[in-house]
Amino acid sequence: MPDASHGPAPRQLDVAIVGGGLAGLYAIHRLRGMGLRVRAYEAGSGVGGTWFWNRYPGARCDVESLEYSYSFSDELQQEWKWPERYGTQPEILKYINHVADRFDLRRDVQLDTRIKSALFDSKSSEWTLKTDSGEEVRARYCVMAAGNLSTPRVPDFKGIHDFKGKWYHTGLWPHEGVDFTGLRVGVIGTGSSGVQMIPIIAQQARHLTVFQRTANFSLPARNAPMEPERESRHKADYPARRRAAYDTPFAIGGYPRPTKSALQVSAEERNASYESKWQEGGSISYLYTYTDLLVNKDSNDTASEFARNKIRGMVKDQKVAELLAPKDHPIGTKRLCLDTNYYETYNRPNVSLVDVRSAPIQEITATGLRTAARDFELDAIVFATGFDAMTGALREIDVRTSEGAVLRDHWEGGPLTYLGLMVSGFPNMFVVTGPGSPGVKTQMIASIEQHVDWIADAIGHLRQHKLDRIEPTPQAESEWVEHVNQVADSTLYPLANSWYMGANIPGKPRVFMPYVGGFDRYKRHCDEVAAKGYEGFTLTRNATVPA
Ligand code: N01
Repeated sequence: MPDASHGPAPRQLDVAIVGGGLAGLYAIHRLRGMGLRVRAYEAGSGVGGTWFWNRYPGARCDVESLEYSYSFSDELQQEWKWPERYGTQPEILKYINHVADRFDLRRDVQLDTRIKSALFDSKSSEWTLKTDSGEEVRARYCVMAAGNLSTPRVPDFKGIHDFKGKWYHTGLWPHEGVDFTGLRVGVIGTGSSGVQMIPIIAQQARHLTVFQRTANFSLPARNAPMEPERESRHKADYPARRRAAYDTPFAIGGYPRPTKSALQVSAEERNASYESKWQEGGSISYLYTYTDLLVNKDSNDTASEFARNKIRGMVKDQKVAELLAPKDHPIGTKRLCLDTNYYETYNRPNVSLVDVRSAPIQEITATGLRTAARDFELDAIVFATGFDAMTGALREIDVRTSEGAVLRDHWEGGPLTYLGLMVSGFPNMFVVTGPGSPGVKTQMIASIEQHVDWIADAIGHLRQHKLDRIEPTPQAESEWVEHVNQVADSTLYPLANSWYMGANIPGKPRVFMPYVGGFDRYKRHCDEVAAKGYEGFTLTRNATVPA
């Protein structure tokens, strides 16, 4: 009997899942299918993660819908109809809610619940998670599916609380929407979120001022209604297409693999190829023009310059065009944006671009914003300033063990993981698409499914062998981190100051976090590790706990 004076007994689970987004939901489905008691804890008041929170105008996926969707159920992928080439945020959220209902997942999701701490007890080989309302949950395993772009970041500008207008962050957008009609609006930030929202806000606002610190490359999305023949062709062959996608670096199928270096062909041939990719739309298509665009700077220069010339052609004021044409990083080394009328928006009379690299933002004032050059009067400010990416969500949870390990300390100099899936010293805690995983460099749902399947198989293996504990060896972890770095260093990615490097957060260690060796290579490696009896992991049975 629980002692009433100490509150209700902790809920007992086999697997506690942190997050009710695409990863958390699939984890419920997969692990529940093994007969495990599971429950996901979600801070939002609805399921959907990224797609629940990021409701800013123009929010849309930059991977085509027929690819950016779950593959685990052929019935699901056959029956769902995507209305457009690229899904909008409302459409994707509708899809996720449909999945939650169709597979009866909601009964194992606890909404409005943020996990504040997670403690592993070595004696019982069990995690105890505490929620923000003080509830305790015990589980043998813990799956961190908390997202990697889920900790919105508003820069620490002086004066923000004195601002008399309204301000917003793209990742915490009001559910009722925002009407900018007739307002003087400032948007800070020109990453994927800014690039998507700027053309829409420009149509509403009296005046839109974009405060740009770093210009970003963006390619035309060429979004369009879904063509019925294309959809039926794709669906007729869906499982094979998914398998083929798994054999590509980005886990996205349908693009022929390049065969030549950009430097092997004439300038005319190159430009014709880039032009045809530009017309086709989409980022993978463009980066797939040649084999070496992400590894050879000279090759990349040709693709970067082609894109810069496109910007010069689209933007009438050449001073503005030069500001918008990125020169500080090779194309594709920061997340390549996709847009609809982004550059053309700067030709509108009600839009101006302000370079806050040369004259940084100094403070938010009661009536707007002050840069080192001048004051701007604004009625609303939108922070499209990004996220504490990849480690933010986990660092916000106080993760520790009875042996004295503290995750924040373990990651002090940058995140350490083995395969991006587990952390040494933190047994039975799995991470989905975290640092060291290729997740953010791939079609994310493919990575989520691959990670969760691997985790499910590992738990199945432990149960089958009457074991109750798995953790990576420190050596396997450091070798993986070294490998992730070596692979990154063999590419052009580290040349960009991106959130991949933690460069957008002052004081964050500059470590290249995603694995950029390709989804195909990563998946093969994970499968081999499992086939070799979980090489690099220590699997044990804690004698004090009944199996
Ligand atoms: O954030 P970002 P995001 N003063 O970090 C600027 C995914 N996503 O929300 O580059 C002035 O990319 C910052 O400037 P700089 C996708 O993976 C996907 O746009 O640091 N400016 C930058 O311009 C994406 O990569 C989709 O110099 C400041 C911007 O704010 C990721 O989410 C859509 C500043 C932040 O850009 C994040 O995208 C949206 C300061 N103090 C997002 N601090 C799709 O699927 C920051 N900035 C299409």
